[in-house]
Amino acid sequence: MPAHDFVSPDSIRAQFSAAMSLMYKQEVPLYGKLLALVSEINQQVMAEQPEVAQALRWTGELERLGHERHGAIRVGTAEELATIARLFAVMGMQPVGYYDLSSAGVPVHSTAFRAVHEQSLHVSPFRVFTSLLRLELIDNLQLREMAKDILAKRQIFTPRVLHLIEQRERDGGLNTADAQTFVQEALHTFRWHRDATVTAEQYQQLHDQHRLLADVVAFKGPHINHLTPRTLDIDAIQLGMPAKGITPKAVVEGPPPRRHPILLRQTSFKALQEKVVFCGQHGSEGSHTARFGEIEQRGAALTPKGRQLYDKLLDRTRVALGGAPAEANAAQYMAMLTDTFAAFPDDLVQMREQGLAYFRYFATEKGLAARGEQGRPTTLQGLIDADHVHFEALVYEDFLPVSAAGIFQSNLGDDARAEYGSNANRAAFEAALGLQVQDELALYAQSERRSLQACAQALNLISL
Ligand code: OOG
Ligand code: NI
Repeated sequence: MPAHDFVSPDSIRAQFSAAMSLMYKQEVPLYGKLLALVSEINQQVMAEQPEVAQALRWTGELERLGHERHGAIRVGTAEELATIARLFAVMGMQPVGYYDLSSAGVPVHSTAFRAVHEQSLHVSPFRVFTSLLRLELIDNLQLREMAKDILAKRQIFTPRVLHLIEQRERDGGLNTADAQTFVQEALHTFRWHRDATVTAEQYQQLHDQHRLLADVVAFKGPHINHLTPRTLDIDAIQLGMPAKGITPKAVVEGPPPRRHPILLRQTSFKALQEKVVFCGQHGSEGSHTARFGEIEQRGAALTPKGRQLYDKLLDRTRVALGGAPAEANAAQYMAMLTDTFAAFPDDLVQMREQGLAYFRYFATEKGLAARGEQGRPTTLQGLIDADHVHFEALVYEDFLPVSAAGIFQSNLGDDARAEYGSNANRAAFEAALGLQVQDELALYAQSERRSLQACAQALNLISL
């Protein structure tokens, strides 16, 4: 089949993201309520702060805002992870970054599958935070073996989706009808299954070892555990949730409120209790809490220097607090966070001058009009000073390990914190994945470079 008959991976991802959102709205009605609240607040922010809307217009984020979301799944085996990578590849999603959650007491390590080029992100920024269970960290050998056996017996992909993945790998793409079938078949992997693959007794054993173990091992597939819209004002959402009958977690993860947001701020609402039917003679019923809602606010992607500063300030706050924040010290934590982060400039010009964040550059009308003029500025700084070039922060597309741990914990319950020491093992993760994860910092640097090149070209300059 000629390549021009293939549907672009970006378009398949956009279709999949929309289908997933529809499915999650049906499965978790509170998610629908949350979407309504987020869109209400986003409209309000844009009406009240035209400069925010203007910045989003420059970067093209305004158009992607409505379909912005991420989800998360947890898989049980290396084979599942490797196949999920092939499934995501059909939609142009590649593994970016390595996250070790063992140091936070959760026996998984993770990556984010996402589009990597700004043009693709513009079509659909949908990402999936994907964690792999680490049975090697479970010290109860008997339970470890039991989990392994149960996982070895399940197949989380439909035969049709496996066939379409192979077809796309062989032919290089999918036509319209096959892409539609792919989206519908792929959805099955992410659905909620009420019927467990274990008996009530086995469920209890898994659960007592670690709630995450029960969530990954006891079901037919890696149900999507949350879907997260993007808000322009997460503090307004955090405050607004209770009035809508939604209970938020104690603190917003990530940096404190700022005029110019950096990285990622996140909050979530508590998991639902869902009915489960266990295996065994009587098909006894029970319940499981796994699926929740989350909201995020995204800001500037930081350079290695900026990220170091962020990590240092976050760490300093937690040390001063004496550990991870919880219900009891939430207000104290947020106040301390704001104090500590006074050391991080809240000003785009300073952030740029100090090399703390990545940026996107745009030729202005004035710059374009002056293209043929003698003596116009030709250096980046000169062009910026003369208003021939405008810059905006490049949005952060990834996740944060400390925040992710907070999200896991708020959903699993504080009693689910175990001690695994610090056990990062990126090589083992990549071996399971069958691929290397990409370096997110290199991706931001490339994106920034491309915007400078486009600017130079638009202004008839050799380079910038
Ligand atoms: C994933 C938690 C991490 C985020 O946004 O940081 C996450 C999980 O609970 O499976 O989604
Ligand atoms: Ni999340």
